[in-house]
Amino acid sequence: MSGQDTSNDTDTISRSDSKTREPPLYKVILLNDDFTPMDFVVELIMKHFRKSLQEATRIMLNVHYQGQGLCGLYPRDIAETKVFEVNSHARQSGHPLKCLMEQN
Ligand code: TYC
Repeated sequence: MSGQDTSNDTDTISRSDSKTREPPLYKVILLNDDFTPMDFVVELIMKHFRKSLQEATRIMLNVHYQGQGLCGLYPRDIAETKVFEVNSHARQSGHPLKCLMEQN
């Protein structure tokens, strides 16, 4: 054992590590504003983030009182789609609500 070249062990460990590593997740966040109706926000959270009425109400009130709030954690492409669909839904309904994503 001693005196042998162990550099290949390290190569094997790091290659296997990078192969099995999970992709980074992104937070999808809603921002508060003074105009979007609360019931619209609750419906939007239920529809786009598959939350119950109770959970959607909790998230909406968190955004309302804290200025922003977490709706979910997703891989990058799914987070991008959520942000696009939520912002489109709000804009088409005439509300200024904004949604964004952040690397976790
Ligand atoms: N602050 C809004 C109101 O008082 C409600 C609201 C909640 C708006 C969450 C946006 O992301 C939002 N009607």
